[in-house]
Amino acid sequence: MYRLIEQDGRAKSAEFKTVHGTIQTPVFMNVGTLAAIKGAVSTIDLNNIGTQVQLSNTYHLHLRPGDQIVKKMGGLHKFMVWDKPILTDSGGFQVFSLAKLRKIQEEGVYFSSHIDGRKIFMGPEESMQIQSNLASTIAMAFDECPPHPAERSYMIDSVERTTRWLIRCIKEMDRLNSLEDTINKKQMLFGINQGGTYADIRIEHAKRISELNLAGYAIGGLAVGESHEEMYYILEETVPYLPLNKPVYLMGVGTPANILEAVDRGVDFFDCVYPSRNGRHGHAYTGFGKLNLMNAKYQLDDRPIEEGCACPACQHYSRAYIRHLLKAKEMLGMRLLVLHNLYFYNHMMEEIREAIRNKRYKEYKKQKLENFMGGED
Ligand code: PRF
Ligand code: ZN
Repeated sequence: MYRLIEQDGRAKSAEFKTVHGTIQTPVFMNVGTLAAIKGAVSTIDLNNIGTQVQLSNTYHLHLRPGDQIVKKMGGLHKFMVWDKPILTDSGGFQVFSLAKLRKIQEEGVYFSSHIDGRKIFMGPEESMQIQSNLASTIAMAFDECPPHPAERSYMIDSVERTTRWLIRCIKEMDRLNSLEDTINKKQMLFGINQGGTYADIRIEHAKRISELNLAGYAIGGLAVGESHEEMYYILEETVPYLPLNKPVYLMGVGTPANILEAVDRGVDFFDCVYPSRNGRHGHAYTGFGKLNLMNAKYQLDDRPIEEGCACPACQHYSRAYIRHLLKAKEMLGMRLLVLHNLYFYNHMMEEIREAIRNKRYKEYKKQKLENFMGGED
C-alpha cells in the first residue's frame, strides 16, 4: 500500500495506494469540513488545481445532513461527486473544539450539538460507524486532543484512554468492513499519537500504537497553542518511533513554513484551513510571502496575484479586479483567492516531492524559507 520512493535525510516521498487511487506524498489535503470547500469551490475546481485528497469531518456530517442520509445517497464520494481519496477526521477533535457541555468518560464523549444544542454521545464505535456510513477512503481513530498546556498526570491518563479507544476502533472497523451492506469494505484506519509536548509520553505512545499494524499514523495534539519550535522538537523526537513503511500525518498543520519543516522531520500528510480561511479574508499566499489584497496599494495593480502562477485566478484576473471584488463583497473575490491559495499549497507539495525525489530537499527548503520573508505579514 505504502511504497517509499526516496528518502532525503528524514524527508520521505512515497506512493500510497488506496481503493480510490494512488496518493503521491508528501501531500496537502484540501479541507471540506461539510463536504464542501468553503469559498464556493467545487470538486470540478479541485480537479483543476491539483487536489489529490479531500478531508471531511465525522462530527459535522453526522449533525448535518446526517451520515444515514449520506449512506442512502451512496456514500460521500457519490454524494459530493469526487472519485479520488477522502479522509474523514473522527470527530474527536471537533467535539473538543466546538461542542458545548462535553463530558469525557471511558465509553466516549457526551456533548451538545453546536447547531441546536441536541444531546449526543460519541465513542469509538459510533465514530467508526459514522465514518463507515460516509464510506471515506481513510477513517481516523477516535482520540482525545488534550488542551495545551495540560498537567503531566492528565496527559498520561488521556493518552492511555486514547490507546484503549484505538483498540476499540480497530475492532469495530474490522466488524463494519465485513458487513454485507458496507459501501467501502476496504476502509483504512489511521491511529493517532498524542502526548502534548511531553516527548517521553509521545515516544511511549508511538511505540505502543506502532505495534497495532494500522494503515497509517497521525500526530495529533500539536498546533494547539505551543510554539513552532516545540512542535518541531516533538516531531524530531516522535516520528522516528513510527513505522517508516507507513504514512505519517500531522493533523491541522499549517503554514507553508510549518509544512517545509515538518516534511524535513518525516511527515507525509497535512491538512489545514489556512489557505481557504485566509483566502476568504483577502490574504493570498505567494512564493515571496503573504499579500493582503484589501490593501489600497493594489487599486491600480494590473498584475496577477503571483507572476507565473498557473491557477485559474492568476491565468485571467488582476490584483486590482480581485481587490475590487473583495471590497464589494462579491463572492467571486473570495472564490478566486481560495482557488489561488489551494493551488499554491498543492503546487508547493509537488515541488517538495520533486526536491526529495532528486535528493535536494535541504537546499529547496532553505531557498523557499528565504523567499517567504518578503511578504507583508
Ligand atoms: N485529533 C484529531 N483531529 C485533529 C487533531 C487531533 O489531535 C488536531 C490537532 N492539531 C487537528 N485535527 N482527531
Ligand atoms: Zn494564482
